[in-house]
Amino acid sequence: MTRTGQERAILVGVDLKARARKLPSDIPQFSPEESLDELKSLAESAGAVVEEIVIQARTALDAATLIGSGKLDELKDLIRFHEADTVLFDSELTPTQQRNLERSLDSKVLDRTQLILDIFASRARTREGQLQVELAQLNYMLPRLTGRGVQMSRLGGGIGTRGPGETQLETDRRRIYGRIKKLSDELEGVRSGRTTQRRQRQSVPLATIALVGYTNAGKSTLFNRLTGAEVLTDARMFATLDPTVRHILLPSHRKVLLSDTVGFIRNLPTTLVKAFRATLEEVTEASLLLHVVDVSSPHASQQTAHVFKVLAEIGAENTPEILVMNKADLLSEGLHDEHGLAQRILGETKIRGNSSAIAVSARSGKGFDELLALIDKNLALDPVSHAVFRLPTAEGSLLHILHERAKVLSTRYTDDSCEVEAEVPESVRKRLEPFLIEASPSATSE
Ligand SMILES: Nc1nc2c(ncn2[C@@H]2O[C@H](COP(=O)(O)OP(=O)(O)OP(=O)(O)O)[C@@H](O)[C@H]2O)c(=O)[nH]1
Ligand SMILES: [Mg+2]
Repeated sequence: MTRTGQERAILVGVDLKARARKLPSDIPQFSPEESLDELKSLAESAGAVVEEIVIQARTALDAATLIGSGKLDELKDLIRFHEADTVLFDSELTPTQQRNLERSLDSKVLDRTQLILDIFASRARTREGQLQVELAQLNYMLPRLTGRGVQMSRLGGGIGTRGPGETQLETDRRRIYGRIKKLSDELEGVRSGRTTQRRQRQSVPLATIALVGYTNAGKSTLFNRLTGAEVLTDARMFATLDPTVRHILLPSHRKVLLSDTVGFIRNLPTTLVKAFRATLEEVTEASLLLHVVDVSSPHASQQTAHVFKVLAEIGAENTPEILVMNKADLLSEGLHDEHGLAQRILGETKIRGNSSAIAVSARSGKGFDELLALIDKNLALDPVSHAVFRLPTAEGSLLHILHERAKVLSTRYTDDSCEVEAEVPESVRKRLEPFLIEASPSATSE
């Protein structure tokens, strides 16, 4: 531990020489250095201080210890030298590898997935979020359990021990299974409550737009600026874990729901991604996705490719999407060449036919008017058209609906009625059908 109580960590990555050739070439990949760079951000997001980064070139992974005995001795010296508390491996460790490494290094050993789960555990705020993280941790931990209980309690708290308490670790498998069963049941209960809420939400015909993107892309900053909410934004990764939903009014006066969701990251086991069902439902049920990319990141194109991959895995690959190229304020070339920027980010990734791109800055608000107009243009649901209504003056509430949910162009009063010319979403038009005196085709997609 450092004087400020932070854990000291050593990061270990393996550069598998043979690997690159086997991977499909159309998906931009992270180099081992870039990958460790990301692991460093994750470690720091979990509150650790990174003392040293070790990359080992190998032709094959060692089944027993991943890195082989020579490197293991070197690592022991480094642990002693830095007084390190934790060794973080960039690759996924098998339960055997993890046990062997912990024994021979006499130190806490975690892989990337466990590190991410630990960050999730410290960020979850809602009951559902906490339940699903604990469940994911227990499932990941179960095969790695033997002999670890003693060691974990000796090492005390810190990364990898948050979430399910130490006591669970010291109990036998049967009790863990029991806990998993109990958590699953409770989670089911929480979820059926949410489904009811969702149905209630859907009885009002509002379209949902979901913000998706790699962690730290600026989704929550954009969300706050668009909705006036105050969701936590942070330079650390995975600031958002639980989805938040607010409504916004588009320039066409259509009211829609916007939802902020958990960030994606590469190499997260799909089972884990699926554990975040609340987020996934927001994404798969959305009418439009705002795919937020941090264009200032040197890894923007790899991150974008990864987000496309996850969207395909969860069955949202055909949802219309706008590529929101965020943090444009940090670009030296400024906002002049949006098309070039989109090409650079999409790189060799297949440019989806239904996507359009726009550069914005969630920090300064630049590009927001254009973004809102683009959302209006891309949102097929509840199209807006021009119409004239004659409302009895006694029906004040109908006039109120028009002012709230449509764009009123003119209002003319006669003795007992009021003629309103407006651009109205279809849902509102249907509701006021009896009072319609003139209508023309959709004006949204001009
Ligand atoms: N310069 C600049 N920084 C930005 C912009 N948008 C967001 N940021 C910063 O980027 C960091 C991440 O922003 P968030 O909004 O928390 O990102 P997120 O995508 O919600 O991240 P997670 O919830 O962790 O997945 C914060 O430090 C923001 O202040 C932008 O347009 N320009
Ligand atoms: Mg966020």
